[in-house]
Amino acid sequence: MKIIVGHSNMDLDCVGSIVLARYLYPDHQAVRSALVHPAARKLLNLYEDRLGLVTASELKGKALERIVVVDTRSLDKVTEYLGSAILGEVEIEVWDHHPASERDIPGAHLHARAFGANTTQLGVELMALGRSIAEEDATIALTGIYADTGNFTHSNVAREDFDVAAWLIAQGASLKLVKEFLVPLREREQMVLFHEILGRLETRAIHGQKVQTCYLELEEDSQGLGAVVERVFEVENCELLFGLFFFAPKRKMLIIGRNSIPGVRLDAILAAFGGGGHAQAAAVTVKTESGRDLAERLMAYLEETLVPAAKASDIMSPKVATVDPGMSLLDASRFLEEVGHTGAPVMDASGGLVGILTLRDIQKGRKAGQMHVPVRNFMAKSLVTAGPEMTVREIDELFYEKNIGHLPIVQAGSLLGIVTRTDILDYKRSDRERMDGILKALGVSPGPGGRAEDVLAQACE
Ligand SMILES: [Mn+2]
Repeated sequence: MKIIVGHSNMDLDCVGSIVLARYLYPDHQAVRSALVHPAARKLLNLYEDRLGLVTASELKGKALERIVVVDTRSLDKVTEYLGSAILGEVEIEVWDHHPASERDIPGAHLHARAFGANTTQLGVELMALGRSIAEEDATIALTGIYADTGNFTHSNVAREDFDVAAWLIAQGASLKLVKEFLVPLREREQMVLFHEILGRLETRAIHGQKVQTCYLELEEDSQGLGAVVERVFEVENCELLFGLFFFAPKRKMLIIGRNSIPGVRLDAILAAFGGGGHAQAAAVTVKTESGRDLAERLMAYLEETLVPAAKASDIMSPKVATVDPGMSLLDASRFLEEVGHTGAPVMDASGGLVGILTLRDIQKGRKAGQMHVPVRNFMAKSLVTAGPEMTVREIDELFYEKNIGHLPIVQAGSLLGIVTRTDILDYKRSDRERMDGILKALGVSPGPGGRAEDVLAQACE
C-alpha cells in the first residue's frame, strides 16, 4: 500500500499539502492523523467526504510499500502511521519546509525548500507540470498557504508563496471560503484570552533583546491559543514573545513562541525543552509540577543562549563627513551632495560636536534666501547623540520619538560614527538575506531561487 501522511495534529498547511500531494501521487491513499489541530477542524469537517482520508487504525495489518510525508521531516511526528513498517524497507519521500534536525527521517528522498508554507512547495511542482486542479482543492491549498504564512506577513514568506497563491486563485480557489476557514479571533473565549494576555504582558531585556512573556494558568487547553499569541505578537509588534500556559490539573505547560529577531532561532530554543517548529514560530508542551519554575528555567536558558542585540557600533558608518560651523549653507549643501549624505554632524575647530545639519535645515535656509549665512545659524543645536552600545531597537525608537534622521555615535566626547534612517532600513532589509544564510548553513535550501547562494558567493569573493 502506498500512502500520503502529514504530521500528527494536522494543521491547515498540512491538509493543503496533502490535497496537492494527491495530484502528484494519484495511486497513494491519504491518511489523517488521530489528532486534528483546532484550526483545521472546520475545514476538515466540511471536506471530509471529498478528501476521503482514512485513519491510521485502518492501515493496521496492511503492508506499506511507500510513504509520502508532507509538512514534517521529523520521525517523531509520523510515528502514529508507521505501525509495523520497518524503516529502511519502506520507500519514503518527504516534502517539508521546516529546518533539518537530528530527528529527521533517515534515508528519505527529501524535498526541502523553506517557503512560508509547505503547500507552496507542492504547488510549485504542479505549476511546473502544467497541471490543473479542482476548485475545492485550490481553496483548501490556499487556506493552508494563508495560515502558514500569517496572511503573507511572516519573514520566511517567499515569492513562490505568492506565485502559488495566484495560481490557486486562477484554479478557482474561493477567497470567501478561505476567510471562513481561517477562523480569526471570532470566538468569545479567544477575545477574552487576547485581552488577558495583553494585560499581563511582561517585558524584559536579555542581552539587549526585548523579550516579552505572558504567564497564564488555565483549567484546560482551550482551542486556538496559537492564534491568540499570534495576534498579540502582531498587535504589540513584539520581537520575541512567549505565551506560557500552565494547565494545573494536567501538570503540563504549553509554551508558544513567536520571534522576529534575525539570527534568533526559536525552534532551537524550544528544542532544548523538547519542542520544535520554525525560527519564527515554535511551541512545546512540557510536563511539570510548577509552571512558574519552568518559566524561570526558560528565562535562565535565554540568559545563557540568546545572541546579543545588534548595536549602534554594528550598523553605524564609521567614517563621518563633518561640516564646519562657519561654512556657508551653500558650501555645506554642495558638500553633502558631493559625499551623498542627507546630513552631517557640525564640528568646531577643536573637534567638539556643536550641532547637526541636515538637508531639512538647508531647505529652510534656501526658502529664506539665506544660503550665504553660516551653517551655525541653521543647524540643530539641541543635539541628540548615543553611545556605541545603544541597541538598534532603541535607536529606532529614538528616531521616532525625537523626529530625527541622523544620530551621531559618541564615546568619551569623541565622534565614532553616525547612524541614519537608511542604516536602520538596510539592517531590517537584510533580515531576509541573513535568514537565507542561516538556512543554508543548516543545509536547507533557501526560499526564493538561489538567493542564499548569491549572498554567500558575494561573501566569499
Ligand atoms: Mn507548515
